[in-house]
Amino acid sequence: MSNNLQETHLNRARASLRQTLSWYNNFRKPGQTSNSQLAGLVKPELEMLTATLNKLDQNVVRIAAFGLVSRGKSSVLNALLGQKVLQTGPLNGVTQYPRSIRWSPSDKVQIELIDTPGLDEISGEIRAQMARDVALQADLILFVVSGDITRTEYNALLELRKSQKPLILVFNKIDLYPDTDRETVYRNLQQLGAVHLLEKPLQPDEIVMVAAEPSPLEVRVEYPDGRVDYEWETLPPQIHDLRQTILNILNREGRSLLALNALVQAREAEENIAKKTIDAREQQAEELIWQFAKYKALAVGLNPVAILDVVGGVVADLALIRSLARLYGLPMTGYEAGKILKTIFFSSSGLLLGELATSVVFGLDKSAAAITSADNPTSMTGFIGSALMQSGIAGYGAVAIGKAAKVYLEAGCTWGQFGASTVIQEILSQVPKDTILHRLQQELGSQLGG
Ligand SMILES: Nc1nc2c(ncn2[C@@H]2O[C@H](COP(=O)(O)OP(=O)(O)O)[C@@H](O)[C@H]2O)c(=O)[nH]1
Ligand SMILES: [Mg+2]
Repeated sequence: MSNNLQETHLNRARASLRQTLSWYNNFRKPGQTSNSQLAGLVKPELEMLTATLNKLDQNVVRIAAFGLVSRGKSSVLNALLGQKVLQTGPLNGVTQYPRSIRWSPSDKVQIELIDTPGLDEISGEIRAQMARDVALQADLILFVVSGDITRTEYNALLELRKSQKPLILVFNKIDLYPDTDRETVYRNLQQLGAVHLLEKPLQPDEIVMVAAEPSPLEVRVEYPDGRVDYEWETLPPQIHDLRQTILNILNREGRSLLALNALVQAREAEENIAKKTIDAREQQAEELIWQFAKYKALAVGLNPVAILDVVGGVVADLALIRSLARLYGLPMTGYEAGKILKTIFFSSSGLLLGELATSVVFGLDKSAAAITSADNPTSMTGFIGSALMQSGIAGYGAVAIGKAAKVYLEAGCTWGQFGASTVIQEILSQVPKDTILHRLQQELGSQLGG
């Protein structure tokens, strides 16, 4: 991917996050009673958005290592760094909590390596939460195994795949395997994908073989005087392929990955804000909707001309949606407008059907009934009957639209001009075929795109 395109993606992501932050920071002006309470509720999301924007500005790529205990996660990160910063060891629990270190393999990329405890070292719920938190922050995931995969590893791998991040399967400790066994394990790992256990076969650059901390080798030393001795020789790590794979990915699409991850995080934060706001304003919204339902029912019931019912109904519905959006402090986007218009259309067709049905039941069109009712008591009954029924339908329509508006305002808040979902879709539509992003799009496209 060209540098220009990647820069564009970063800039789009920054613009999107800035817009979101300024919307939510400025729109919620103090004064309204519930605003300060709401501001407190959505504080974590706003902080998360700010942190994500800062991360984008710093241009730091995060790489997290996951795996079961003693597979060599810490050793792999040390080997990448070229020095033993992280403690390693054969016992459980050497790495107690996630830790991060800076790695600057060249002056072009800034990388943060995140080490985690083994997925089987900490208890269930905490582990799952830790994994989710770290995975959410990571731009690239290293899943470290050291041979054939166990059921626990397999499940963890599937779970991590859901985080929609590029993932490299690191086959560590290859020094322990003779070449033929090594090939067998490698092929087994590849098969993981091929049999559709994962959604797509693992590509060659998604599995990398390393020996991060090879076991010392006992070597026979023969001295000139004929004396023979055995010594332990430490071997250098074999990590070159992994380092190269990572650098290739980062050069090719690192900044676009960064942009995309920031947007996915922003989208989640925004959807949470919408959810919390809608919940917090539940009662006010309910009142607003009923107010509209009442007036709409009244207007439709009193108005004698059928087609005006429909037009007036649509205008009232749009006004309701606008008022709801204002109440929630959520943006109205094209996404919502489209979906809600459909609901309005169906509600209006309900109204039209209602007009038709009442003319059958009472033998007269409401408009016609009104005109003739002046001098005919029977058709007056017809007018009142059809008017009541239509009011009911119109009122019901307003309630339905109020409900739909809630759903769409929540789902649609990220679909505005610079909205996170819009920019995600735009970036994914521009990635070339040979990228991990393209593969992710193929595999998770529907989820990523919306
Ligand atoms: N033979 C061999 N042992 C390794 C290799 N990498 C790590 N180890 C050993 O595996 C054990 C666990 O390593 P560690 O990095 O602490 O695992 P972690 O729990 O996944 O972080 C340590 O005793 C390491 O020396 C390797 O490539 N080959
Ligand atoms: Mg460790």
